[in-house]
Amino acid sequence: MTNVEQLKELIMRADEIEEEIEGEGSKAATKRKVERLITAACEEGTPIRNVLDDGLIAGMDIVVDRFKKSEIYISEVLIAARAMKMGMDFLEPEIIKAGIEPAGKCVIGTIEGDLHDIGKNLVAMMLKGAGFKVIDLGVDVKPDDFAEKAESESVQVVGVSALLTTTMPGMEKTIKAIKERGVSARTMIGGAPVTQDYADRIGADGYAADAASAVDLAKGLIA
Ligand code: B1M
Repeated sequence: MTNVEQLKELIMRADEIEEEIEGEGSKAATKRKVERLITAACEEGTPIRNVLDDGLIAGMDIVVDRFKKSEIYISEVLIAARAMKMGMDFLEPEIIKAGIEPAGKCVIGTIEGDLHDIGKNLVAMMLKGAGFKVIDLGVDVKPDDFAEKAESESVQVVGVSALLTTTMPGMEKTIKAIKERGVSARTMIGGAPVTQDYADRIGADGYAADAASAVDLAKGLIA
């Protein structure tokens, strides 16, 4: 197996690898393995694009596919996404040097008044896994802050998450703020209480029920 194939395998099996090593040391071990394989692949002349597409992203695509088919749980996706992030962080300087364009650029956050971020983080990680550049504004984000960042960073997609029925109206305000600024970014919303019907009513460009569909949606919105 080539180093890139091993990297893909590592992302796909990150949960099993971490299970083999108990405790905090397991994350460090995964990090070492990811970095060793990336270094080896680069040293033997594999283009960065291939390390990224055929290693990290290919592995994560399979994990997302298994999650969509309910073959694995969110916890396993999170472990794979964490391994993926370790690889992306390590590879980032090389990606910048190689001038590789991201699949798309998006800004994401949890709406004002809402502190729930587990689902939003999962969506952000999966988007990164799919090659997107993600600007994560965190939680309790004001509608105008989404709009301002969308404009200043020229993003293609603005993703807003809400977990409380009381904070959902902030999503409509965000869409309004984006339109008022004349920003052309597409909007996607999600979170447990959010529905397609709600998205249609407030004029969002898309709604995704889970992190895997959010990636497909974002890809579709910028296609
Ligand atoms: Co809160 N909470 N909580 N809470 N909390 C809920 C949401 C609630 C349904 C629990 C309940 O009563 N049954 C309820 C909301 C009721 C309502 O509004 N209808 C509730 C409440 C009331 C509250 C407080 C008000 C409680 C209090 O203090 N009295 C308070 C509010 C604080 C605030 O935000 N201002 C509060 C606080 C908290 C904790 C801090 C303790 C903690 C959050 C920790 C954190 O996020 N860092 C917490 C948690 C953990 C939950 C539950 C139990 C779990 C949420 C979660 O993380 N799910 C939740 C109950 C529930 O949802 N069943 C609950 C796992 C996560 C992976 O799923 O976030 O749905 P989810 O994300 C999914 C999809 O929705 C989608 O993809 C994700 C992955 O598949 N998705 C998107 C999410 N965002 C997306 C964006 C997209 C696309 C898809 O595009 C941009």
